[in-house]
Amino acid sequence: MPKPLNSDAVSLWHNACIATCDERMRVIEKGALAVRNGRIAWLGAVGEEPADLRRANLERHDLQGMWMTPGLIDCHTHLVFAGTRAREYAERLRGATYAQIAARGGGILTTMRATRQASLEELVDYAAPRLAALLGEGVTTIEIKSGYGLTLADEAKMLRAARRLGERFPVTVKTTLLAAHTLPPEFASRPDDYIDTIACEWLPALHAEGLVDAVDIFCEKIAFDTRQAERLFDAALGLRIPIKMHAEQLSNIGGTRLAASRGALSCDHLEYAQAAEAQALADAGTVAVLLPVAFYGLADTHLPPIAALRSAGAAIAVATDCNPGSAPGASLQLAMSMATRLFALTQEEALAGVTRHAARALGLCGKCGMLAPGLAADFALWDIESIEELGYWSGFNPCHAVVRAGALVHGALPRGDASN
Ligand code: DI6
Ligand code: FE
Repeated sequence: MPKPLNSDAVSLWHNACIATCDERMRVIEKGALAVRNGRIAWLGAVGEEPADLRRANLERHDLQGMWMTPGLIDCHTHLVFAGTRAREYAERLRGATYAQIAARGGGILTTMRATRQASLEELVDYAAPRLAALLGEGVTTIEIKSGYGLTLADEAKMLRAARRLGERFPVTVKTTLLAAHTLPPEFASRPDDYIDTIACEWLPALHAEGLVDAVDIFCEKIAFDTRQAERLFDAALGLRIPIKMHAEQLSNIGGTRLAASRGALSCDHLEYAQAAEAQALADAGTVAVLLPVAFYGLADTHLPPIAALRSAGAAIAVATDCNPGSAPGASLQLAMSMATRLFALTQEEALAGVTRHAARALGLCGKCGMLAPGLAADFALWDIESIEELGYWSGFNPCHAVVRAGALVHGALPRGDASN
């Protein structure tokens, strides 16, 4: 006999093909899901609902065979920025490299100058359409990094803009301090001083304001080295703030091994990581976040060690890396498509990468990213015939509706649903 639910269960979403995205990637073909107080109270096959769910006064939604997945999670974005780098893209199309443009003071510094000029409200306005596009694709949780302010005031402005987006949109926003993105002109030739300033002054101040959910660093030949990363990680971990790293994107300087040894939530990019590093990630439980849109945007050819990650049993997530330089765009479905086509992930791996594993990359394990009792009732409804259509379409979005904490926040319920 199924266990009865508390009588305050409020809604039942039934007749859906439910892709749970749990550890077994279980699919319930004719499924139903009950929501109580914004959380999943029960899910299972239609007809097997606990007795109190069959009561007539429940709010019922007939999903008419639609597919349901957890709300998607974009676990690596630089969504808040001003301006574009379309002119630099044109230069790169003519042969200039990302590193060359960075070396002459363009790249991230171009966006820093535009972002410093913008007000907080302007930053929110610029990011809003990008977030709306992601929400329309089924995204209910997103990470947003700072990293284009590079002064205390401007990094704070970016993080506050990210928080405000989380208040204005029905999307959960996790903030990441990425002040260690590149060396700002104020600290020219003084990278150690810059890292010390972030570690000793900016991080404690921003943390005291509740603006920092995680700390990230661009560990790369053109940015910061592992010694500097270690210094910053010590400061973050001392404040009990989780850490992340942009690691081995353009070269291999040992960032992944350091981040894994410090228990980082995730290492992101990883094009130049090797098999031993894949194993280190798996052993540490650090999520490997793949960013195929940046790989595509930079016309990169050096593939991340997918087979090694897979055989080591590392958790693999997929994200947009939405940023004005290497990955202009705001489509997680496109990132899934590229993860399968360019990186040879299976479609199931790509789906787990934007749900369960992405949740873990944000420290949200057990809160969202799966459809299971007790987790947030965040889910997307899809006009698709088979689950393989997710990450199959590019430039076409089959998302029908988005539900967050049990409430419809985007799209409409299927026509003919009596409860509409
Ligand atoms: N790697 C990236 O993909 C972004 N940051 C980073 O360290 C790119 C940021 C940019 O080019 O604006
Ligand atoms: Fe990035």
